[in-house]
Amino acid sequence: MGRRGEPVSTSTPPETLGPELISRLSSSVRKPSYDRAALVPGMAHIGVGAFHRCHQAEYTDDLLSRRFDRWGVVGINIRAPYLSETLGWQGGLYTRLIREDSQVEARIIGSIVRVVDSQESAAPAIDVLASAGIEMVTMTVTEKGYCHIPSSGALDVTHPDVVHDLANPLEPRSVPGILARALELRMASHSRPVTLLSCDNIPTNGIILENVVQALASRRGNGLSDWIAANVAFPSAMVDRIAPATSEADIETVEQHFGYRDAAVVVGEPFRQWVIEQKFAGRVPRWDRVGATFVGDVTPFEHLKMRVLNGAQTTLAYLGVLAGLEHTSDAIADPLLAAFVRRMLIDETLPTLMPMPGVSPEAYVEQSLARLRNTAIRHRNHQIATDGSQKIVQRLLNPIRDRLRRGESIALLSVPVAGWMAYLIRSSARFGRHRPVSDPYADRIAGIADAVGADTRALAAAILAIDTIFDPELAANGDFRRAITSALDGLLSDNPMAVVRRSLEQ
Ligand code: CS2
Repeated sequence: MGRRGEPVSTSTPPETLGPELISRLSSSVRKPSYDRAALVPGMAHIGVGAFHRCHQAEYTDDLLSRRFDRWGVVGINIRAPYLSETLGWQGGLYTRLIREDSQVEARIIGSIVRVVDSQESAAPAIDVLASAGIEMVTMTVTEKGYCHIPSSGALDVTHPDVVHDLANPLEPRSVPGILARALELRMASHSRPVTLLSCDNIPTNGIILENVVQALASRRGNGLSDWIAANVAFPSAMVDRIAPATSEADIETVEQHFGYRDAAVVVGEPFRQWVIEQKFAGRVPRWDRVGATFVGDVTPFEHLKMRVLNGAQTTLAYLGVLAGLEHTSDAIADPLLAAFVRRMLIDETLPTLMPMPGVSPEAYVEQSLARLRNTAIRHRNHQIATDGSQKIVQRLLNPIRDRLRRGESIALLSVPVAGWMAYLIRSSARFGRHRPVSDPYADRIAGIADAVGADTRALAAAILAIDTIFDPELAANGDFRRAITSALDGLLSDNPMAVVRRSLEQ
């Protein structure tokens, strides 16, 4: 018995993944086939979460495996979680599981050669980003990391971190501020060009990134803005792979199936896609040799992905939560929600897409719905519902705006927009504040709900007046206002699915 009377376990705890363990792992786990010690840190990534580890880091690992390059990635986090205790402890190594229903495939990814925690101060991140050896910086900092106004794309100069950075440009906190400061140091020291490649789900993400960085740089008055224009590239990119936040169950899966402990494991679906605008400064990893596509214009690809795949995820997330369902795969297993999302995509979303030679939008819809049915991907509806104010413009409001301009119906696309509103309103006092939600506009919308009460028309009008989300042309449209008010009324009632059913009958 142990000291406090509990039984002492006799089994040895599993070893933790790391450079020592890797050669002894079973052959069912694929390992890096290249010499990690020979890698040279040539690029940095900001925001080393599940998505980066499942996507860009895997493409880079592919490049290294095929011996096309010697690029190593310096992984930087400027927000939680800390990396040194997980990835850093494991020498940058982690397991990438690909899961589809009952199948599991494991691979150790070795492309991250160093991790940098820069949560307390931006200085460690800026040191890396300003160094001459780094010529490519990729980033997944979430939509709100850009500190832009969702409806216009301009820098939000009222954002607390931006206000701070305008007053303290040498000690920035925001992503745009950190990048502007690193570029300033590059200009002053070695003047080497660099590509800043946004990998977040924002339309024209390269242009948005350039706008927010330049908005800060132009205020420095030291030639930084011109230097950036001449030496820094901001390509846009479309990225795709469903990779939910890692759970304790995923860590246990690795222990049970493969016999070691990995605190940095990530789980993704088989599908992956990366389309990058061919606009670079400095050297570029040849990701196009390992499945990525370099194109002149990413716009049609980002419309297709954000409006179809992400639009479906957001719709299933809000309606799924209202129906009491936990994951995307549970929501799409519900016949009513599955029928609704397919009809919405085919009838209302597809006609808004740009023509793409060689791509069948109908086949893309079916493929997307099949991906969402993957029961091994435990993507929580609440995770997708997070930060909806930063997502609905590109996923739902832009196709709605396109349809309204052509006088077309938006009866279905309005339902998930009202779903986002209902999700936040249901965390207000009227509904007992029982559900914590995470969205930069959560307090504002709960405040509106508390002030307005149960009058849905007034509630919808007050939310549609938030012009940083709803551009005035859209907010003024009578069809849109009526559709939102009616859907919101239904979704706030005791039987929220009735409005979903009714909209399918029309
Ligand atoms: C999801 C995305 O959480 C979300 O907003 O919709 O992370 C989605 O899984 C990816 O964009 C898929 O590529």
